[in-house]
Amino acid sequence: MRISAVDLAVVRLPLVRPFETSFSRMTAREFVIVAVHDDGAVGWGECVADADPFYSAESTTTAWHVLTKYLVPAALGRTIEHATDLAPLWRRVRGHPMAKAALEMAAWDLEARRRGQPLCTLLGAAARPIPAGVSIGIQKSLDDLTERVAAELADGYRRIKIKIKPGWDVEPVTRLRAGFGDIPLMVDANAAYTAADAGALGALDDFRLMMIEQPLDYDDLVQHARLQRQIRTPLCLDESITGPQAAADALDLGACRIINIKPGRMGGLGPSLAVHEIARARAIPLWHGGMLESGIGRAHNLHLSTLPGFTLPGDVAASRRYFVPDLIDPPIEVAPDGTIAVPAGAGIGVDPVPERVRAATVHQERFVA
Ligand code: OSB
Ligand code: MG
Repeated sequence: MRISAVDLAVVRLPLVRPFETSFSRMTAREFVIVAVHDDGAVGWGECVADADPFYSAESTTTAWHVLTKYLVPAALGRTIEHATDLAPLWRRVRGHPMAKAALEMAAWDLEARRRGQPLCTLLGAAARPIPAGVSIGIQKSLDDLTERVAAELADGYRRIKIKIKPGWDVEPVTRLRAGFGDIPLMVDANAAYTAADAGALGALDDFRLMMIEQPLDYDDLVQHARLQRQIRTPLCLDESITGPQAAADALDLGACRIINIKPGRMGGLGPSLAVHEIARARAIPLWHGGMLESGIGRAHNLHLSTLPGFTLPGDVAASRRYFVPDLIDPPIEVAPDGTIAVPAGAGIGVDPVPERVRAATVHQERFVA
């Protein structure tokens, strides 16, 4: 494919309900979307960086800077065989995996559409129903939390994850076990604890949690390994797994027993496939994370989730939990059995609705070779 033009836009969409984590309370998402053109076809990508650099160092603004100044100029006018040929063009640009992933993933979509194949086929897998879980933010009260969990279970979701932080951990988990029995339940701390909190985290061992996600800092593999030796509940790493090397290091150290894959965090689908291989070779369970994506990123996530190493329900849920309307039509929906169908058709199988993108656009720029 010859990259003949790239369209970038910053879009802003209000969230259906606020999403609170240990690091922020979000009421809207502001993110970059990418359209990559060759002569005739178009591929779509979504940058998962948020307006604020709280989940990781990247933000919408840094992604815009790196895409417009470095990544797009290096790719524009180039003829490449595969989307994975982009990463070598960007070797000089250190970090910024979310910016890189947005363009790399758009190129995967473009490549699949050119071949008339679903993205999952190009990734080496095949469509299958994807078991879905939900990530529930920190709530104002235990009653509010109970109500949310009941609603998500009624919708069919197969796994509940709640966000925790010091002071909102044992109590909500106790309440959910009392109210809902042995449901598949896990917690995500988004790096809110320190090594000194091993006691508080160990107290969660009594609740048969599937895992504790990212309790300690994003660059703290050694401390995670120490913590994993002190508690029985499996640790899962999210923020810490920045790519194949970090995944191998984490597993060598014993820093986790489960990995959450988010292509945006690792620079795209190419690195995600590499982490998938590393985990499979060591029989480490994987699941697909979420970053409150619109339908563009959500469709990418569903295609990647078809790979065989994704053995646990992911954070890939229905559009209507996030945006009404979504940028895409029809929206992504969950079936009564708690699975989501991979969008059929070439590429990611969905297209953004032009008027909705226009209405959400804060600013945009077009680059032509
Ligand atoms: O840690 O998994 C996370 C959302 C934004 C940033 C980080 C995370 C999350 C979620 C939500 O947990 C997952 C989703 O529903 O998209
Ligand atoms: Mg997480």
